[in-house]
Amino acid sequence: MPITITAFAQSPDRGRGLARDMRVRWALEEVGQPYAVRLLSFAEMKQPEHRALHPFGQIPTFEERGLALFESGAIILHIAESHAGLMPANGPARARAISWMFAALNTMEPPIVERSLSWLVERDKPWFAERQAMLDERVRVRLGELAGHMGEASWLDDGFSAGDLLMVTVLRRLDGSGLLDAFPTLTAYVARAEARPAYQRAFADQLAVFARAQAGNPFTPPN
Ligand code: GTB
Repeated sequence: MPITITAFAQSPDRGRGLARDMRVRWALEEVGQPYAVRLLSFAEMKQPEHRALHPFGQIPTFEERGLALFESGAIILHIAESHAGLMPANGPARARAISWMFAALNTMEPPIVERSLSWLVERDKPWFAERQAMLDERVRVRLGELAGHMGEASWLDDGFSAGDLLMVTVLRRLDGSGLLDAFPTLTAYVARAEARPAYQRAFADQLAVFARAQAGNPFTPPN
C-alpha cells in the first residue's frame, strides 16, 4: 500500500499551499516517495472514522503499512528518519536539524498563527487594531532573531534539512501580511526553498486539488 496522507477537499487557503498537508507533500517529494491523498470535507474530518487516525479531527494524517500518524511535525520527523534527503547523517548535525524543527513549530509558528487567527476571528472588534499591532510586533521580534541567526547563510544549519522545510512552511503563513518584507534575508530564504523542484511539485499538486474543487464548485470563498 502506498503512503496515504489526508488534505482538505476544499482548502480555505484557496490553493496557496498554506495548510499543513503542504509540508507533508513537500517532505515526501524531497525524499522521492510516491503518495496518495485522501481528500476530506470539514464534516468528514470530524467523523469517527477519521478521528480514529487523528484524535483532533484535523488534517494532515499519514498512513503507511499499518502505521498511522498525525501532527505534521511528527510526520515530517518520521519521513526524515525513514529516507535520505531531509536529515543529516552526522549525529550533532542531526540533533541541530531536530532543534530547528522544534524551533519552527514551537517558537516561530505560535505567534504567526495567533496573528492569523486574530485577523480571522477578531477583525470586527473595536480593539482589533491595537491587538494586531501587538501581535505584529511579536512576530517581527522573532523574524529579526531568525534573520540575525541566518546572516548570509542559505539554510538554517549545514545544508537543507527538515528544519528548513518546516521553517519555510511556517514563514509562508505570513503571505500577504507584508511582515517578511522588512527582512530580505528571510524573503530570499523562502524564495530559495520555494525554487526547489520538490517544493514546486508539492505546490502544483495541492493547487490542482483546489482547481478541481473550483471547477466543480463555482463559489470562490472570500480572501
Ligand atoms: N498541530 C497540528 C499539525 O501540525 O498537524 C495542526 C493541524 C491543523 O491545524 N490542521 C488544520 C485543520 O485540520 C489544517 S492546517 N483544521 C480543521 C479543523 O481544525 O477543523 C491549518 C490551516 C488552515 C487554513 C489555512 N489557510 O487557509 O491559510 C492555513 C492553515
